[in-house]
Amino acid sequence: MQLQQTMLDTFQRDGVVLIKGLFKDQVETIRAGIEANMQTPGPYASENLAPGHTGRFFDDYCNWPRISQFQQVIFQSSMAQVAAQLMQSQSVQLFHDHVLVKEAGTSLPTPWHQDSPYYFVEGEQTISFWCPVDPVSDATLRFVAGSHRWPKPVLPIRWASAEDFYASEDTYMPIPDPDAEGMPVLEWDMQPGDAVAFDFRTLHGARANASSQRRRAFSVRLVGDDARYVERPGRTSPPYPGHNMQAGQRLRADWFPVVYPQPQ
Ligand SMILES: O=C(O)CCC(=O)C(=O)O
Repeated sequence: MQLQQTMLDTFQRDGVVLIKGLFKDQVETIRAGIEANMQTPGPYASENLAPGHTGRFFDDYCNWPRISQFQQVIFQSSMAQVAAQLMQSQSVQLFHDHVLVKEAGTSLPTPWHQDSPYYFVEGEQTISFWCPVDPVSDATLRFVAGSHRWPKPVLPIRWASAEDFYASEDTYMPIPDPDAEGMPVLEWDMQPGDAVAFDFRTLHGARANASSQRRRAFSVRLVGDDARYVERPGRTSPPYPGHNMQAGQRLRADWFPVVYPQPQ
């Protein structure tokens, strides 16, 4: 799939771009993978239970090694080649998969956050694809255009409890309120198989799912040539215990496989 130059420019400028139908041929596969994941959650699965909230917000990640449907999407779709174009990178490495299901009537919003501070990898060339497999309007992802270029990262918090994610917070700026502060917020109604592609540093969040439909979403996180392992002030998310990498190294390819160019 060859993207138009305007889409590449949009991704570089805004830190996010909508790609209609990117996973249109994988919708049933993704639904089956999410079902398998929810039937047998992994060790990192979370119900994001917050006091006083209704519904269910399930998320889980790093399950591609045991869920064949996720492998099919990651290794056999055009996603990796699209990632290379958007990141302007010669190579693309898989970081991890992430399932995010907000059942109908779930009142918990996803707080504004950047993914990068939670991760142990940084660079100019990073990308996440977020793909709903249900039609989504109100509970779609929302992004602050250009926030991937902000000089200081935003304080990461735990989604359900809103506690600080790390003990030391000097490195981070407080979480803004983009709506109240008049920031340029981008969001799209999406159909099953559409995707938003965004930089790990782009500030994003989502509203509650007040609708009567589930909002099942599958996300894949990828890195490009310049991404390197970095130390954080605490346990990262995902943690990958025993990874044994040192600051400045590329992610180890035996745990984080190269998905583009396709290995021969
Ligand atoms: O699905 C959501 O509500 C949040 C997703 C998200 O923050 C992400 O994919 O990075």
